[in-house]
Amino acid sequence: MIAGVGSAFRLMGVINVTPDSFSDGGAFLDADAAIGQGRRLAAEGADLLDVGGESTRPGAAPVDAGEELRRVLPVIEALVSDGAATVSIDTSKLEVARAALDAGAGYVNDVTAFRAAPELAALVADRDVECCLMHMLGEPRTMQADPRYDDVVSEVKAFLAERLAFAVGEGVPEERISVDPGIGFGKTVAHNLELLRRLDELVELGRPIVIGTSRKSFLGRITGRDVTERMPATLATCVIGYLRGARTFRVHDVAPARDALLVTAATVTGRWSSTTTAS
Ligand code: HH2
Repeated sequence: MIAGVGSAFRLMGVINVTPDSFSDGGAFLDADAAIGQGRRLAAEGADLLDVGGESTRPGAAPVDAGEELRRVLPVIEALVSDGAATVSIDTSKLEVARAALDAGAGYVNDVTAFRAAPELAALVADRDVECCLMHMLGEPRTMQADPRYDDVVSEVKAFLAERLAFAVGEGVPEERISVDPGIGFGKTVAHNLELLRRLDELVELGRPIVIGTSRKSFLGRITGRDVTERMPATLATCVIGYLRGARTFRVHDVAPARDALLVTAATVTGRWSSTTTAS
């Protein structure tokens, strides 16, 4: 157990209301399908439902704010009214985040860490919601073209420290901020593995760590599995991430991640609560 890190974890279920996301593009573009997926993930144990209307995969087509809002708003409204989980908006656009928060979202997940729209920080501060600041090298279109670091962990850490200071300077209370190394965002397989292996160094930032490894291509590179077959590999990264101090897990498959992490946390802490009478 890492000093200063509580044992509890949160699961963030992914809902991509997009035609082109890397693992489920098109499956939930229809609002009813996305709402159904959100309800399923909440029933499986998601604490957060991360709704996104623009893919960040390398080479994805940019989407304007109007189209992004048209995709996500009906989904956010329905999931907020269910009240089963906190709704997160996965966006880098001020206008989209504002409308999502107006509709009752309680979390802003910005893969640019307030670089694309610095005004997002003041909005998050004003609305008193949580946010996640993620590291990305470059921008989605080109980020996988030969990414280089001298020391990936210390560079990601320095970046996150700077973005954390920016957000706090804009009035976001520190306790509402999580940080994320941005697995797969301008990183080679070796960079991703090193970040997971040395994740405990990011714990020193003093903020909860989010990781998003779910179904990502580095897992396919290691296992030879297609994107639809990467759930077991994803679980391995959740377990190692937990052991190294991550406490929020952004996943497409909530039920298996919940089970893996409940058993991991119970083993590490020696504490658990029985939820059924299963023998
Ligand atoms: N990964 C993706 C999108 N948003 N947010 C955080 N905080 N961390 C991540 O690792 C992260 C993220 C990419 O995954 P996905 O949403 O499934 O794909 P796409 O961007 O193609 O829609």
